[in-house]
Amino acid sequence: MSSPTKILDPAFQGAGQRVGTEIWRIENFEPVPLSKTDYGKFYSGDSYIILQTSSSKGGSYLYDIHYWIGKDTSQDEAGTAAIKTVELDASLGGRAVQHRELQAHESDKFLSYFKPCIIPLEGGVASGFKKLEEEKFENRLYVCRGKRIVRMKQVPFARSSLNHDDVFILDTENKIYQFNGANSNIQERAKSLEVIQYLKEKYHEGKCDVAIIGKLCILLNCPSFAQPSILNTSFMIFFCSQD
Ligand SMILES: [Ca+2]
Repeated sequence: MSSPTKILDPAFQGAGQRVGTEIWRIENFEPVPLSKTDYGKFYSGDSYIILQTSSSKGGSYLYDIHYWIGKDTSQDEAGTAAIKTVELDASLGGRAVQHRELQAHESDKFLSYFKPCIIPLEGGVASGFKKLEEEKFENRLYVCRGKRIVRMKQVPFARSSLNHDDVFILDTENKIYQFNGANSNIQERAKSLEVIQYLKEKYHEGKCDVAIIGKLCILLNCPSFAQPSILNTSFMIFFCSQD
């Protein structure tokens, strides 16, 4: 249990000593430093602590600590994230500004640390006992909103997830598709392309095809459209219906 004389959590040793972002995930009641390669990925079943260190005009460090609460995280994990945020703040002389970030309602400030966006993922660590099954690739459909700050939301791969006002990204093992709803915003379309580039580098080692689909005629005329089985008929019909 915590007490005033408790020494600093070893996971926080050396935190806040240079400008940049540092992230811990709560696993089994402890903050565990996240691998840099996983920065930007947030599992809905977990809670995280994010320390942003910046320098003031006078040269001293400024701190913002965000604790991110996934929509499916356990009470224990969310509670630990809040407690450990206070502990981290105290270790930085109590000078940090603390922010609570609920999944899908994150502040612009928080999202601005991640270029071009954060990637919300289903799943997470189960009370620290079960490791994430990250190896198996799953098709993921995202809705991509926001002209300046991109807000990505994973949605079920189903026609009911689609609408004509948004831009959608479907990430499959060999190809990433961008679906532009007929009424979607041009800036959002452009931002989504940045997101696709990011996904391509992050999950596909830069090696996969990209297809942009606005209307069915484009889809049918696209010679590189090699995976029709991935896209079920209702997707095609949906995007055709506005023509
Ligand atoms: Ca969890």
